Amino acid sequence: MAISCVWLICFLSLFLGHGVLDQLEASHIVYTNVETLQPASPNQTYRTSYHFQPPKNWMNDPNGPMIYKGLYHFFYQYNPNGAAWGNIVWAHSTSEDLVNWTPHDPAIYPSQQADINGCWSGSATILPGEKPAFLYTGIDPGSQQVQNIAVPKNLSDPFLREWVKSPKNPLMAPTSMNKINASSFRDPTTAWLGPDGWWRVIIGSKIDRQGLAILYRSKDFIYWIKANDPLHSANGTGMWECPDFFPVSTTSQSGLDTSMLGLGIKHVLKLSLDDTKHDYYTVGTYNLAMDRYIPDSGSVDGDSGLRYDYGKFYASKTFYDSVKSRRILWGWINESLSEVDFVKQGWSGVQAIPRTLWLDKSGKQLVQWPIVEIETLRTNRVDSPSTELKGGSVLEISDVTAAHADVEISFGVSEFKHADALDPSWTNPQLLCSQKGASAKGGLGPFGLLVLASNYLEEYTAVFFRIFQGQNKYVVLMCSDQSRSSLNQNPDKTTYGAFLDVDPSQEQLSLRSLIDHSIVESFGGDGKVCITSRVYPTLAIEDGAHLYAFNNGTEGVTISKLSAWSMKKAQIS
Ligand code: DQQ
Repeated sequence: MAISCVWLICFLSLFLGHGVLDQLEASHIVYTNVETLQPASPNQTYRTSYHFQPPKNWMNDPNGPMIYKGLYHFFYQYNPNGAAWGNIVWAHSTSEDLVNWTPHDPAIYPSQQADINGCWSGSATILPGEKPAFLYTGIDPGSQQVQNIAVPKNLSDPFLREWVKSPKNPLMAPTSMNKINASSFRDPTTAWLGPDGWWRVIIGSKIDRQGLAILYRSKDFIYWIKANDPLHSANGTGMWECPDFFPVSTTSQSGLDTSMLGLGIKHVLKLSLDDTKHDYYTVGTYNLAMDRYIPDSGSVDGDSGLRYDYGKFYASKTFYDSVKSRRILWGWINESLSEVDFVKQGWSGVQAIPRTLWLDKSGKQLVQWPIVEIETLRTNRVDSPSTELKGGSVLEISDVTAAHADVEISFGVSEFKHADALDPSWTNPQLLCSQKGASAKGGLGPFGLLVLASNYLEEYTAVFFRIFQGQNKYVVLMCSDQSRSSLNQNPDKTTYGAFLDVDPSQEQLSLRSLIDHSIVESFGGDGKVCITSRVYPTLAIEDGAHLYAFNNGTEGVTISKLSAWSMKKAQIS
């Protein structure tokens, strides 16, 4: 039965793959033949123990995260009928700790002309009087993208199970007057309130290859007026999806309410690039008088700019946790399987562990760290005393459930004379990581972790550092090499990488990896670089998974700290 169903899916995808209902945009094609297919026996092998995912079907962007009456709410783009993108509603779960979740019925689903063809991404704003409101993108009968509002039906229900939409929807729409591109106008941010009493919100858009954050203003949150100029724009970036705009403190790691302005505050603008599926951000200044955002010099727009995560992490969104005074980031870990394979699997998409984020003391980049609550799942701690890891050696970290674990390791380097020289033309870290993967011996490195590794290393994902001698400083490269992650040829195995702004002659090189069956979420340099990989091992599953520290450089390094924990299962679905 399972075999015939698999065959049927492959047949339909291969031969009827052009059965496209509605050609919206490259990333939003509705394949009518697969959007409602349910496999006879969904594959549970790669489901996660503690990363958020629904029991089955397709999930993509995080939507409207917030805290209300002490309860965390999480909404997400969801297909209730199948494992491919389509039929999009806002699914809803709540949690007391951002770790264990209770599912509820979808909060928003097509029910009005203004969203009859889909309820796409949007954000929550907490209005005065502790009243949440969603602004979200609806797809109208003409497939135009418009912006709508929904509010809770009953504010005394802490679960906010029912939401009502305004009969005034859409509140913002493309017209012949405003010349907005009707198929590129989506994903409103959390709104912010200026001292002048006007609410502001931005919406992602483009004109040709120029990405735009279209600005609207409102006094009453219902009647919105488009500003003449966007809050920000950049040439050559393509469509800006899921913008996020928020203040960060220059003096503390605490988060700030989205409307905060003033001394000791900088702003961050994050954009999701539809063309490359990368979330990049800049750090800069918000000029309220002009309603313009100006990135700091050196903070670059586009694909070569800073990213929240250099692996699979997209359409992310932050919210301000007013109870714990922190800003929390949610992001969608998209698939490395092909559509045929994830439809066969019966589910697709996982959410990254929520991360607390703040401005680094350099003021030039953000730092991210998994929410502290995730540590409640840690069990059976294993520690190792300081150890020399000789060049060419592998050390097993045993007595942890290596398929679902949390590991923190730090490396000390005292001798740099064998560091390889950095060629000035090596400016693309991802390319460098793919050319110099875990098996390419260097002077200082590669050293790091082999996770989701099989007993004889037929399979592993390597998360590691290399240290180069740059012109006037040491340059640290961090990589997540998944080229050997699976004997299965099908999943995407792109190697990821980034340069890490840490001086290894002054500081230890720290690495933390959250391992969860098919996810490896890694934090280098105490959260300065994050890389998330989506892998599908065939041998390194459950008890067949192992965890190792390795050094494939010629020079030895010291493991100055090593702690690993087995991770308990969270209650999610
Ligand atoms: N996903 C939503 C859009 C958004 C895109 C549709 C980003 O609103 O632009 O599911 O992944």
